[in-house]
Amino acid sequence: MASNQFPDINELASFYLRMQVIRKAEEQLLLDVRQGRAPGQVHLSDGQEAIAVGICAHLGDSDQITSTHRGHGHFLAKGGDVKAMFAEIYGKAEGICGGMGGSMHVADFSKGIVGANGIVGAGLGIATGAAFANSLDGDGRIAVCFFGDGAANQGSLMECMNIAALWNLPILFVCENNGYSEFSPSATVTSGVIADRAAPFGIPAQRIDGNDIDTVWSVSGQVIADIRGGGGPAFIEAETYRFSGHFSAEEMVLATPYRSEDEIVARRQSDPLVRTRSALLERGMSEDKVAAIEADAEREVADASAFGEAGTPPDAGSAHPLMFAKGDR
Ligand SMILES: Cc1ncc(C[n+]2csc(CCOP(=O)(O)OP(=O)(O)O)c2C)c(N)n1
Repeated sequence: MASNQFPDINELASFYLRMQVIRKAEEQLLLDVRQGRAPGQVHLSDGQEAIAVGICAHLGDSDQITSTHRGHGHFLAKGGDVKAMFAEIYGKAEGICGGMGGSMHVADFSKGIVGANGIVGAGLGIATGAAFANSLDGDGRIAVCFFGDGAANQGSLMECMNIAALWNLPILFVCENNGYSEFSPSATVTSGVIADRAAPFGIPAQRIDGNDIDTVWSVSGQVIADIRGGGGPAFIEAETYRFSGHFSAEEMVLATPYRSEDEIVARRQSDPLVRTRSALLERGMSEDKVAAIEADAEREVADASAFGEAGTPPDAGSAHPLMFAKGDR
């Protein structure tokens, strides 16, 4: 599988379904925040779906991923339950973390989703630790760390790449370069090529089109096979774009926009969902079948949203056992 250039049509259809679920979930959540169904704010990943889906396609439940503040797509791509995610973001007891974590802390250890994280770059150390545990266990599990181009400027990336290379850890560093760090264009805060930062550590790195599911799937498949084979850490910089703002309330807090409408419209030309849709049609899937996938995704998200809405607010007393380990009282 890993050496094929393209996924077969059935795999591609399953990737498209997952990408559609992520996109529709993000659209629904933006509405939920604006209409008061979800408390707080959300960081949406619409536009970046191909990276999460293409890479997680090569992972099993026992492989771990770490995510970021923009973590819904990673959670869903790794097999996280969409209903439990909605309930979590709506702050309900039925949520994946009992409604106590919210959007920036969706996690499910049973699926190897060891956490989204509001602290930029924090996933780097967690994933490296998970990879260290995997190497001690020697059971072939790998860890994948998703992080942004802004996070690539955290010193901890250098620390983690250093130790990962030194100890030959089974880890894939995936920088999702969407061109912005909050409201700052990358060019104003980031020097050089991010993927080149892996070279001094002897970590193989590739820079790829993160909006092309074929490329993401085929490159990461080969890289992950190498890591599983004992090849040690690897690095992928996936170029992409987020269509939504940095977070759901940015229009309210920004006096002037930091990117133009023209730019967003132009970047929609390489929307990973549009490209995957075209690939399905080009490879012989009928328009009706593609539309059926889109309808399935819509239904899945509508059901999840209804489930979350019907959930119950957590009991205040349930916070203590979630905060402290047993015996800590
Ligand atoms: C340690 C830390 N510093 C600063 C922030 C504020 N902050 C939140 S998101 C963000 C930008 C992150 O950019 P990037 O890593 O490129 O991820 P993206 O938002 O583009 O997905 C910043 C600076 C934070 N949450 N944590």
